[in-house]
Amino acid sequence: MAVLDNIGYRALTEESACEYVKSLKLFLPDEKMTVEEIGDGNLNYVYRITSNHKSVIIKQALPYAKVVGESWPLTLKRAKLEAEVLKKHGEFVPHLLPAVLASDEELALTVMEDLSHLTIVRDGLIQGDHYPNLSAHIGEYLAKTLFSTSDFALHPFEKKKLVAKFSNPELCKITEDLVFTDPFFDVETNDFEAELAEVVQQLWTNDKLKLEVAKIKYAFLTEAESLLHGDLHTGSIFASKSETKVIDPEFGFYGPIGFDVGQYIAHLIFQVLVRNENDRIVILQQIEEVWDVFSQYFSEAWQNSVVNPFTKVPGALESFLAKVFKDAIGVVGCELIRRTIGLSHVKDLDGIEDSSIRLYVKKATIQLGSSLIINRKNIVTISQLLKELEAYTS
Ligand code: SR1
Ligand code: MG
Repeated sequence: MAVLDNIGYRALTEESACEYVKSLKLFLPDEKMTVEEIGDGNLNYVYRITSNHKSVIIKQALPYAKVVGESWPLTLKRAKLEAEVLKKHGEFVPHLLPAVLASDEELALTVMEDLSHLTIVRDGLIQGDHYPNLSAHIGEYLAKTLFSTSDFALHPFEKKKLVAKFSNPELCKITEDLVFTDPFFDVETNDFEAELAEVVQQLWTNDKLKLEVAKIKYAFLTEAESLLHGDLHTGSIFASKSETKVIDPEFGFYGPIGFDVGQYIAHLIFQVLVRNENDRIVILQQIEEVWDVFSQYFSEAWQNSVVNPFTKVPGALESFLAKVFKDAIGVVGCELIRRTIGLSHVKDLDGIEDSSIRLYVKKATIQLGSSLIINRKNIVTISQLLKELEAYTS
C-alpha cells in the first residue's frame, strides 16, 4: 500500500509533466516540447523535457519504491527533503550541484537544471572513461558541505535546528536495513548467486565481524555530525572531463561524516577490483586524491573556524580526521558487502558477463569488505588502504 501523505498528490504523466513546466513559465505556452522518462534509479521517476531552445528535468517521488513496487511504501516527504539538501549544500558548493528551478511539496517533485551533457560516473567508469577532476571535486564537495553544516562551523542553536529540519527516518531506515543489517543475516531480500553461499554463510556466522558492524551501524544511528548526502555512490554523480555535479541527496540527514566519504570510496573500489592492472591505476589515484583534497579543505576550514575554541587545541584536527577516516573504512566494508549480496546491487559487478570472473570479484568484495570492517583500527592512512586493496587484485 502506497503512502499518500500529500493530499493533492498525483503521479505525473509525460503530458502533465509538460503542462506543469509550462505553468511555471519555464517554456512558452505554444512551444513544441518533447518528453522522455529517463530515471534509472531505484525510487523515482525522472522526466527530461526539451524544446528547441532549452531543457529541464522533473524528478518526482512515488509513494512507494519503484524498484520493488507498491508493496514497499515510501514517504513522499523525501522529495522536499532532497530539494532542501540541494539548497543547503548549494550555499557552499553551488558549482558542484544542479540548480533547483522549482520544487513542489504537494506533487513531491523538484524541477532541476538538465545535466544530460554529462555522464553518470558509474556508467562512464564502466566503459573506461576517465574523469581527471572527479575526486578533487568530490573531495571539495565533501569537505565544504560537511564542515559547513557541522558544530565546527555553526552556532549550536543553528546546528540543532538543522538536525531537526533534516530528520529523515524513513530513508535512514532503508540504509540501516540494507547497508548495516540485512546483508549480515539470512534475510529474504538478500540476493546473491548460489556459488557465493559458502562465503556468505561464513560471513553470517562471523560474530567478530557482526560485532564490528553493530558498532558502525550504531554510529550511523546516533552521530549527528553533519548534513550528509546520504547516498553518495557513483550513480549519484554526473561528470565530464571538466565538470562534476552531485545529484540525488534524498537520503540526506545529520549523520557521521565518514558515511559519505566511505560510500564514495567504496564505489571507486568496485572499479579497482573489476579493472586490469593498467586501468586500475587512475582509480587508485582517485581514491588517494579524494581523501587528500577532503582533508586539505577540511583542515583549512577548521583553522579558520571561530565557533569552537577546541579547534585550536593541538592535535584536535588530526584526532577528528582520524575518526572520520576510521568511520569511512568501516562504511567502505559494509558498502562492498551490501552491494554484492544485499538487495541493491551495482552494475560494476553484476555487469561482468563471464560468470567465473564475476564470482571471483564478488568473493573478493566480500572478503575485502570483511577485512576492512574488522581491521579498520589498523588502517589509518590512505596508503594503508591502497596496500590492503593490492591483496585482492590479480
Ligand atoms: C530501495 S532503495 C535501494 C538503494 O537505492 C538507493 O540509491 C540507496 O542506495 C538504497 O540503499
Ligand atoms: Mg538515488
